[in-house]
Amino acid sequence: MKALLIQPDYPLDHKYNPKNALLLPPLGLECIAAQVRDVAETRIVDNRLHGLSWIKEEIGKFRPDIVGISSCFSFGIEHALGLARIAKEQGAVTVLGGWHPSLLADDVLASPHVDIVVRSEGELSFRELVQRGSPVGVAGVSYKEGKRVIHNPDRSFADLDTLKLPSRDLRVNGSRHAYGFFGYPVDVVESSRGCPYNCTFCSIHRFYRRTYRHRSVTHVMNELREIRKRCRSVYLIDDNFVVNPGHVSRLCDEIIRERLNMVFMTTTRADTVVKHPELFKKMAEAGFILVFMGLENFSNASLEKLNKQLSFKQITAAIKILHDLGFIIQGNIILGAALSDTEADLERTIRVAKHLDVDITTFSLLTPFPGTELMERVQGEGLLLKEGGAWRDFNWVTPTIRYPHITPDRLATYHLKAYEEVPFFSHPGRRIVRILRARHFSFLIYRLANWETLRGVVLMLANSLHRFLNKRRRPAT
Ligand code: B12
Ligand code: SF4
Repeated sequence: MKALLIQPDYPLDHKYNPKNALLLPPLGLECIAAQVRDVAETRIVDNRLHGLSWIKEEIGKFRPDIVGISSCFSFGIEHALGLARIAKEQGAVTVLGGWHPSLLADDVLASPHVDIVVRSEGELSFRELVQRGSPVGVAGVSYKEGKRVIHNPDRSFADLDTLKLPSRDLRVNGSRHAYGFFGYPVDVVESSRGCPYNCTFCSIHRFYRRTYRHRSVTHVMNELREIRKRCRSVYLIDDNFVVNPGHVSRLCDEIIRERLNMVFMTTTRADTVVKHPELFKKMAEAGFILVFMGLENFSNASLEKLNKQLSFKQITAAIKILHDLGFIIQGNIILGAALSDTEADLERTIRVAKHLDVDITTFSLLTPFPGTELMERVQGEGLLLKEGGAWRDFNWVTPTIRYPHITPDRLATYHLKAYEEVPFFSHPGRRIVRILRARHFSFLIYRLANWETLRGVVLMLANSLHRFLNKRRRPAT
């Protein structure tokens, strides 16, 4: 049996496409591969690095029996279906997994190019599917039988410590050097799945059926030790890294005790920072340097409508605590967070963002992703702009909701205005001085003076030069 796993490209033509700055390894597929490679010859290809014709050729050469395609972003589903068509034309059984197919299995199976959908966590379902060679009786999968769609019962979630570590060795030709932040190598680790909060715009409670699990400190440490051999920067990509402060504290103790001297980035909520400042002090000591926070909005009324369980006061307090500890903060802000918003509300949001001094600010439009309470509301009230599956608009830059007081064009204009008025990373000198002041000199020396970091800087410079030359070669359009 041969299994090919494909990571689709992002079909987004926007000047603020995060792919231009941050390209992360296909962790979901590496998790699936680890679990299946002893029962099938397994390969991973990444369409973000290789074009469709290369992938077509790879399928032709490898001749897989089964092709698994990851489709986490709704805006990428049409592109993922295109890949499924290519695979199907070459005779493979096609399987889609990830957030979009899991939450809309019927929709996705309506495509003639898709045979099977693996819902939610994929490792054990995909393994069983490959072993049996048929979806019949495999928990957690949906498939077609003639014209009928069969949804097998959900699979119980795995004990995360029993899953094998992701197959990073299957990364394709030289791509170890392509993943990262502007070419600087960054690897990804997931330490938990699920989140106990219930924000109206987030689908996590549907995807993980209101559960939360974390891996043991030992299991995560095993993975960090492996990664450290070639890369010293890790993004812990949990949706909400600090759900269990005691557990995070124990993980930090281990990282400090073993002197891993790595640099970590992760996610958190502003109220968690305010409630546990001592934990963030320990995280800083362990090497955490950047935290991503969904700040979402600065109006308490809007935050309440999003059910974020957060206040503006907590946001400003968290920023102060994190800056005093020498953290870089990446904050995301939702424009049009309340359906009753007016242009004056958008103006106010941009104005506050400008003065808040978050280091890296990103803006998203409120988007009703599948499986969210927001989608139910917007659909129920007939406020969806394009009924009927224009999924490519469900990114974060295209208006998808009809607001009573703002036209879609004005909303899009405000989104661009937000990016223009609040620079992505302004005053780098001032920010670097703040970090140097807050962190011990030894902290920086231990993390910067090593071969992996030096190699990373060289790769980043080479990457920048490559981009610069490419831009000069390409005629302006
Ligand atoms: C890291 C991350 C990012 C990274 C990049 C991710 C990447 N792949 O390059 C960054 C920060 C750039 C990012 C950005 C955004 N993200 Co994001 N991101 C995530 C996050 C937190 C983790 C992804 C991950 O690696 N998970 C770990 C792996 C192990 O899990 P997994 O990929 O889900 O895979 C498992 C299953 O899904 C399944 N599976 C997946 N693929 C396959 C394939 C097969 C064949 C099988 C059998 C199974 C299977 O099995 C895997 C193992 O169990 C997810 C949420 C999450 N927890 O997954 C959101 C998530 C994917 N992001 C989301 C969104 C909305 C965005 C943004 C649009 C946010 C915004 N600003 O509004 C942007 C735009 C992205 C872009 N491309 O431009 C949504 C997508 C919702 C949707 N329906 O579209 C998610 C689900 C978050 C959420 N809770 O709502 N994101
Ligand atoms: S937005 Fe963040 S805090 Fe809210 S439910 Fe999703 S992961 Fe949890």
